Amino acid sequence: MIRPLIERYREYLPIEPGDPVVSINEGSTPLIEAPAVSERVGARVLLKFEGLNPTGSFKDRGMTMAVSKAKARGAQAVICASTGNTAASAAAYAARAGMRGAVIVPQGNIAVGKLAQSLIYGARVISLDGNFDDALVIVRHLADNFPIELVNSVNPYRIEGQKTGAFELIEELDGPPDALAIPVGNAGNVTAYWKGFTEWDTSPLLYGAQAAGAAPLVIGEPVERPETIASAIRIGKPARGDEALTAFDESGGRVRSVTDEEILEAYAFLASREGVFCEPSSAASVAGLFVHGIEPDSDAPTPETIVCVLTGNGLKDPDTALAASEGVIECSTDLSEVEEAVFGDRPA
Ligand code: AN7
Repeated sequence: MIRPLIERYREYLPIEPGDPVVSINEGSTPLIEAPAVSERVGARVLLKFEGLNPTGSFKDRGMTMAVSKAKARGAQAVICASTGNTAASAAAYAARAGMRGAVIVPQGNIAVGKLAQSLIYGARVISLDGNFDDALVIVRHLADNFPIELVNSVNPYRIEGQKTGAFELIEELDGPPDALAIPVGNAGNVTAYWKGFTEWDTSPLLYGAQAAGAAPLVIGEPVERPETIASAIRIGKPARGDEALTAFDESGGRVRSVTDEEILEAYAFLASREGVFCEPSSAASVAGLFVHGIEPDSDAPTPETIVCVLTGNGLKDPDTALAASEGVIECSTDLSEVEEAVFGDRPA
């Protein structure tokens, strides 16, 4: 069935009858049972695999709304700052809408797949000698002073589209999960899930996870030089940080940090034990459960069903997968050598 996200949830979205719908059939992503993760944490864990959206990340949910509304207003160009996924999504939806796209990304800290996507969709890609937080300040300035639409998650339509992730969970599980585990960078996604849950009168525990080197919400202050291998969440000054903290608090949940090592362990575990290949940042949600357990900070009951939001597809970042794995085994066409390669001990 061809059903763009905006059509599926039209009655809950600020979309007017005459508005164009710029869609690549985003949303309606699978919810996958995770038996190995479940056993390890002692609760039923399901994976909401947002990496199966059209550009390979959750960003497409908000982007279909933001670009549709930009087009409705007659905008001819969109711009964003991005650690990569917002850039790829903005570039794709701009292409689809017949608009120009410009994206500003932190030099040397964006996964190669995201760069390739942004380029081939036809956006102007600017590699900034600075980090995401610097880029966000710059694009806000440009959007204030030039006729170009800002499509970062400070744009309210991004949150509106993104909240549909919560609706899908409630529909698929016939009610909300007890807890939602989610990676946190600029804090748009968790803010949006909370909006969706509360609009449908539900309030699961929110379990946020930040990378230890980029954990402003955990330490309670901005991080000037964020560092983590999870480049998507290498953000020190989250635009929606205060809203996210309120959401964690209201839900009775928590926000915790996980080290790069813990993120990579969860990342490899998901791929090798569940057959689900997400990007490192996404695995932070699962690492948070592995490292910190499943008890909430409040006196709410221990959750029995937990959904982990896997925000992006592992294929976006082949470099990290290659670095985190045992290498390939090179071999001649000699049959005995191939037999040894397949069945013998791994060369040290
Ligand atoms: C895979 O693309 O901020 O807390 O510029 O790509 O809503 O920011 C990406 C963020 C989690 C964090 N997982 O979500 C960007 C960008 C993945 C991501 C996050 C991002 P937010």
